[in-house]
Amino acid sequence: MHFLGAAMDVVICTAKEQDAWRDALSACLPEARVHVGVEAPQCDYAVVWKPPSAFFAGQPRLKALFSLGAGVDGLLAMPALPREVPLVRMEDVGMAAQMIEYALYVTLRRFRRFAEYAEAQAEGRWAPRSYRDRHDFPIGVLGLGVLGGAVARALADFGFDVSGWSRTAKTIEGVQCEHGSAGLDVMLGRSELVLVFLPLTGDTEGLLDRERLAKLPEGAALANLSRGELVDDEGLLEALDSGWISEAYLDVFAREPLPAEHRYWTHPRVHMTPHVAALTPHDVACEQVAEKVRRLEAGLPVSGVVDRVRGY
Ligand code: NDP
Ligand code: OXD
Repeated sequence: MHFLGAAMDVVICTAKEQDAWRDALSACLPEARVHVGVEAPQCDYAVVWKPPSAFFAGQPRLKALFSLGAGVDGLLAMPALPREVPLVRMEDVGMAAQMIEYALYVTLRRFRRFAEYAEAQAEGRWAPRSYRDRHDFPIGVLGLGVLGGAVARALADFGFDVSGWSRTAKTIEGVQCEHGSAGLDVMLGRSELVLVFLPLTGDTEGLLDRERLAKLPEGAALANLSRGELVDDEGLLEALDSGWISEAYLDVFAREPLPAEHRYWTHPRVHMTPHVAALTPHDVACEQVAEKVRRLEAGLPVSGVVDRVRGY
């Protein structure tokens, strides 16, 4: 029940850790009454991550809906999602730093050939490789938004040869920026390591198919940290089997948890993590929601509003 003139009501509905999220939001937004779950009364704002469809039927008067994730593909795919309510996504909230950590791990492991040395050790071989400069290690970053842009900048600052690809033209110091489909082919063709930070949309689903994977130089590696559906799994497995792609670092999968029988689990060239590349810290995320709620209440614009047509 909502009382006119009373404090605003906010509901949080998440697939896990719902009470911890409620506590964090209550601390950041003490002026609001914070409710949880599908049974909550009608509220002014909702904060969600993988809510059940039934949730929206009980919230007919939302002023805005906040996603606790950066990616909104799951929410946009829900038929029950109210179309007229602004959908606001998470922007960074500590995830860019975690993506940089992950990207640096993969980059350094490849660049310093640690996997090759481990293999040589297992075979009892003393096999030093010659010096290589960071500027001679070309890395491609797909998606130059909040996360991909931060990673591209960090790798370029570290001295690597970085190119990036986005939908619209960009300028990032130290990064060769490409856009459009011709730009994608150029960057794939020169990248020994490709890092994926694109949102899942109608335009990006299946983007890395057999044909595009074949454009990478022989022996290149791929790291997909955004959404599994961007990559054609069968095409990638073929490329890994043939050695054209020497390693895949996969944090995300078209089906999660990845089914037990999937070949990725046991493929010697696949390194998996269970969708943990960047986790959302409760306190920082709730601070961002609280700040945006206050701006909306004051009639001010907020950043991170999802464009429903472009899908991110
Ligand atoms: P942003 O919206 O800030 O950035 C998206 C980038 O992708 C932009 O540069 C955009 O181009 C580009 N892009 C979108 N569509 C296309 C296209 N068709 N062709 C070329 N470029 C395109 O998103 P974030 O950086 O915040 O997040 C990226 C994704 O990371 C999320 O959508 C989510 O799926 C994933 N993610 C994964 C996590 C994990 O733990 N594995 C954690 C958090 C996020 P432009 O700049 O021109 O708009
Ligand atoms: C996100 C995610 O989109 O965690 O934030 O995948």
